[in-house]
Amino acid sequence: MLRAGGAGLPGGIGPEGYVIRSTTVDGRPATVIAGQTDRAVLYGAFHLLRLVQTRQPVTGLDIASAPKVKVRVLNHWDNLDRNVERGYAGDSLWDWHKLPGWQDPRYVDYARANASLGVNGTVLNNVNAKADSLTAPYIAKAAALADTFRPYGIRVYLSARFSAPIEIGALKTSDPLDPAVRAFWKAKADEIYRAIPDFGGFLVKANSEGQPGPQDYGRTHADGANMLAEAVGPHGGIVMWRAFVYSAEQPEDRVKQAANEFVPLDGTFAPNVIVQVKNGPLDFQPREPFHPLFGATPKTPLMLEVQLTKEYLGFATHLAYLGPMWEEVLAADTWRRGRGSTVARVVEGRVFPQALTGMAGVANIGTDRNWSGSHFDQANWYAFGRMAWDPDARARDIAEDWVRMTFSNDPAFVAPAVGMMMGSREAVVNYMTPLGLTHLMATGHHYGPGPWVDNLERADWTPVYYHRAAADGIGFDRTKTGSDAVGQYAPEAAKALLADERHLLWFRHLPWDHRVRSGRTLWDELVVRYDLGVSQVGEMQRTWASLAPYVDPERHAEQAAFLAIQRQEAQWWRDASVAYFRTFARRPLPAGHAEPPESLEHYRSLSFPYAPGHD
Ligand code: GCW
Repeated sequence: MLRAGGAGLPGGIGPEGYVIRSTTVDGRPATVIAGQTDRAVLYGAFHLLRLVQTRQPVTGLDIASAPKVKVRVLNHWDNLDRNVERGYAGDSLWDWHKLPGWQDPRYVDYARANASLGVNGTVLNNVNAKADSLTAPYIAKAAALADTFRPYGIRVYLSARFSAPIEIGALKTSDPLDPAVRAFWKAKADEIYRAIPDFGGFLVKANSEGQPGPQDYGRTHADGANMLAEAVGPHGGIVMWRAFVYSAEQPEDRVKQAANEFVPLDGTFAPNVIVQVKNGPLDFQPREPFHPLFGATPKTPLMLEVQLTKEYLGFATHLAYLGPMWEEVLAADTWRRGRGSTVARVVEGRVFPQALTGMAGVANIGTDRNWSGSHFDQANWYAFGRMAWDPDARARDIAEDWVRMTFSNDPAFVAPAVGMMMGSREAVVNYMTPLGLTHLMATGHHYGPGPWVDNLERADWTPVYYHRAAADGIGFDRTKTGSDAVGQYAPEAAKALLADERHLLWFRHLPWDHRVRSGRTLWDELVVRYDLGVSQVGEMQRTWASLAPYVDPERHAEQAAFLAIQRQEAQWWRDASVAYFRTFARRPLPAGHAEPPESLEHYRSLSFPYAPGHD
C-alpha cells in the first residue's frame, strides 16, 4: 500500500476519498490504495478487505470512492452513569469513572469498526445532556477517548446543555444575546480545543421535551445556534442543532411544529451550523413520511438523523433491518427543485448547494458482547455507515455484504438471510402500526402496544391523539379538512404521499368500511395486516431454522430464541390492537382470522415497570 501525494487521484476525490487500483510495481502485480490523507487510505484498505471477505475479485481493480456526505456521526444517548437512553445493548461503552486513567481496549475496536464503515465522528453524550460533560474533568475524559479514536479518523463531539452557563458557569442567565453568556461559551470552546485540537463541535437539543434553550429568553433557535457557532467556528468546529422540537403547550398538530419553527429561520444560521432533522416529522416510528423540512430550507444545510437503536421497532430482540426504511426516506422525492429532488440529494447538498452536509445515527452500541444487543442489530450500525458514505447505496447490497462478512458467503445462506432481513422491517410495520398508523406504543419505555392510552400529561404523547379511532372511523386527518400537515410538502410530493396506501391513516381519517386497494374494507384490511405481520415473523423463524447448517450453534440458538420472542410479541401486538380497535369498529373479524385469546382488559392490565431503555 502506498499513499500518493495527490498525484494520479481523480479530481474532486477530497480528503477522505480513495482509489484502489490493480497495477504493477517493478514488474510485479500490485494493488495500490491511494488517497490524500491517512484516513482516506484507511477507508480504501477497509474497502479492499471487504472485497476479500465477500469473495469479490481483487484483480483488475479500478475503484474510486469518496463520501457524498461530510459529517457521518453516531449520536450516543449515553448518560454519565452509563445508562443509555433507549439503549438495549447493555451499558454505555464509555467508562467515564475510569477515564482518562483506563482506556478499555474496546474503544479501539469501536473506532476500528466505525472506520471500516466510514463513520468519522461520534457524539459521546446524550442529547438530554448534563452540563457536567463540559467541566474540566469530563473534558479530560473526552480528550482521552479522542486520542484513541483519532488514528481511525473519528472526531469527538459533545452534546451541549444550553443552560450550562448557569449550571457550571455561575451566571444568572444563558440568554444567547448576553455578552457574558457568549464569553462563557467562547472560553469553554477554547478550553475544549486545548484538550482536543480536532474537536468536532456541539450537538444541541434545545427547547424540546423540557430541555433548556434560547426560547426561554424569547430568542430563536438561530440565536442559540449562532452563539455556539461563534464559539467553535474559529477552531473549525460545527454546531448540529436539532429540529426535533414541539412546543410545550401548543395545540398545533405535533408533526407540523418543526417545519413551522425552522422554515422561517432559513437564511439566518451561521455557515458552520447544520440543522439535524429526524427522518420523519414525528419520532422514529416504524413508518413515517419523510420530514417536510427536507428541501424546504434552501439556505440552511440539513443533516438526516436516523435511529439505529430500535426504540419503536422491538428493541434488540425483534429482527428489523432498517436499511429499507432509510432507503425509503432517502429515495423520497421532495420535489423542491423539480422531480428528483430526493431527500438523499438534499442531504448531499445537491438540491440546494451546501458546503456542510451530514448524517447522524442514534447509536445501538453498548457493552453487550455482540455490541448491539443482537447479532442482526449490528447490521443497522453497518448500514448506517455505508448509507452515510453513500446515501444512494442500496439496502439490499449492504445487507448482502454484511451477511457475507458476518456469517457466510455460501449462496445457500446469503439469499435467504438477505431476503429475511429485507422483509423484516415491513413485518414490524404490519404487526405494530399498519396502514400509516403510528405512535401506538406503551407509555414511557415504549415496550409493547398501548393504543388505548389517553391520560398522559400532554395529548400529543398519547396514542389516541394519533390514531383517533372512533365509531366513524380511524386515522388522523392531515388534509385541508384537518391539520393540513400535507400542505407542508411541495404539491407533487403531497400528491404522492396522499396516494401512498402505506401512509393512509397518517394523512386521513377514514370510515371503517372505506374500501382500500385490496378491495377489502379498512377494518378487514387492518386485521389482515396485523395477521400478516405475525405470519411474516413465523416465516423468518422457518427461514432461520433452515439456515442452522451455516451458522455456529451459539449464534444460531440465540437468534432463534430472539425470533421466538418476536413471534410472541408480534402476536401480542396483533391481539391487543385488534381487541382495542374493534371496540370502535364493532364489526366481526374477517373470515379465517382468530379472535384475540384474551380480553381487552387483560392487554390493558399488562405493565412492565422494568423494561429497558428508560432515560
Ligand atoms: O424518541 C424520543 C425518545 C427520547 C429522546 C427523544 C429525542 C433523547 O423517546 O428518549 O430523547 O426522542 O430524540 O430527543
